[in-house]
Amino acid sequence: MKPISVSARQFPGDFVWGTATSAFQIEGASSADGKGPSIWDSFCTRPGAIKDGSDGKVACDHYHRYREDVDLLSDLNVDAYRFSMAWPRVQPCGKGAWNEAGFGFYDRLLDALAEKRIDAHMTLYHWDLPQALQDEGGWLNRDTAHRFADYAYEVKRRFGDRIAAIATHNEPWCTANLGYGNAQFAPGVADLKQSVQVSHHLLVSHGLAMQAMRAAPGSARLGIVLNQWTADPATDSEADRALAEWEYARSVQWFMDPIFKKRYPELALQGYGADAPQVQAGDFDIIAQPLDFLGCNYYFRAWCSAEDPPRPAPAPLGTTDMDWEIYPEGLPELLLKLKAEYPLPPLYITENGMARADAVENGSVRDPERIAFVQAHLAALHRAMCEGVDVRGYFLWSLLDNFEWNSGYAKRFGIVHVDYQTQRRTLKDSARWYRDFLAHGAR
Ligand code: IFM
Repeated sequence: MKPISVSARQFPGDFVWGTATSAFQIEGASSADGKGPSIWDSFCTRPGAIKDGSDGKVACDHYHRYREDVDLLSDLNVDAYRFSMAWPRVQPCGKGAWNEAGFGFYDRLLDALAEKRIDAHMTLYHWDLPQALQDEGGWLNRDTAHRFADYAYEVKRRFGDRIAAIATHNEPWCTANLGYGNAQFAPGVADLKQSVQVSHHLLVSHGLAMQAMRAAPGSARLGIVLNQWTADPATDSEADRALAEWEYARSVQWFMDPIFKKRYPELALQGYGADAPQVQAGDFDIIAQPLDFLGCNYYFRAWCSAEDPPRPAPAPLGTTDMDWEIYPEGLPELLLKLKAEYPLPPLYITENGMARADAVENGSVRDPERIAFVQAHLAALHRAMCEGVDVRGYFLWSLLDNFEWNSGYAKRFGIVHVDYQTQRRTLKDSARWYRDFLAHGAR
């Protein structure tokens, strides 16, 4: 991919630039200071669940090295840091007693960020449900949505004035489809009916948490983060076009329609048939809470081929180490489509980045493909903004190489390399590029 010239100065002066991580992927300290086990702690013990047999017990040891990591953020010139809170760290059983030592960690992290004038953008749920709640049915049990709202209230009450933005969920599509649809993620269930019901409970929990947080003190802006993509038919055949429509309905509209239109998309409901979720009276009123922002995570488009074997995506710009097609054009296509379909609040690109098989050589990590990837996506994002999409910020995934879920540590998304033996952090060329890009934005 050729480098594209893009400058931070092309973006509005108050545009928020950041990097993102999540608790389970970097914190480690999986049972320190009273933290309870999460469903990912359990899932990692299941033989074969994680490709390299690893777990999150140490990860990037961010729990103990957060100061060093905040220094890195500061050196990168970012305005903001997106991270998640581990629910079982602050409430080991997901209900009942709070763990003050767990809250203490986030208190210290927020202090360190404030010292460096870096805004905190926090996610309440990035997939690490307390195992104790899973033992009572997890997200299949509607009561979990109420427990989540209690947790949300408490976090906003404590930290609502020190956090710029709080997102309820990160990528509920993954929790439902990978956690309950095909067993790739915790809790490792493969059952379509359960997965669809879970997606509904996640949406209800989002709405209840929004209501609870609105009632709590604190000025944090409130929203949700969804992973989204356009769905392109591989050919003009009726089968491919139908597949693309289905994919868009079941993935993007499935979460957007309830939030913005108080309904599920008809096409997806028909497709699910008897597997459609049980919806209680008033659920859409709960779900459709006004949002201060919507976070959009963009990595690739969905390429829809009904042929067997499927016709591969053309990928003229190549693929990443995850085998994901590099398709920056999909970002403006998606954003313009969303703008046409929904009354959107301000948007943030809350994740975008690529995995690459990076290695330290002579003290450096050369990752020109990642630099080109980010440049191409920023140029594409800028085009969408010029066409009227209200985007307020961009968060590169990820600050650090980290635990990439069922791929373990084999996939490196960081702009900072982590040597998992020594925990040494090394800025990759992409980190240096991002740092200079932001410095030249002269904010
Ligand atoms: O690492 C994940 C992250 O946790 C959620 N969004 C996608 C990333 C890359 O797979």
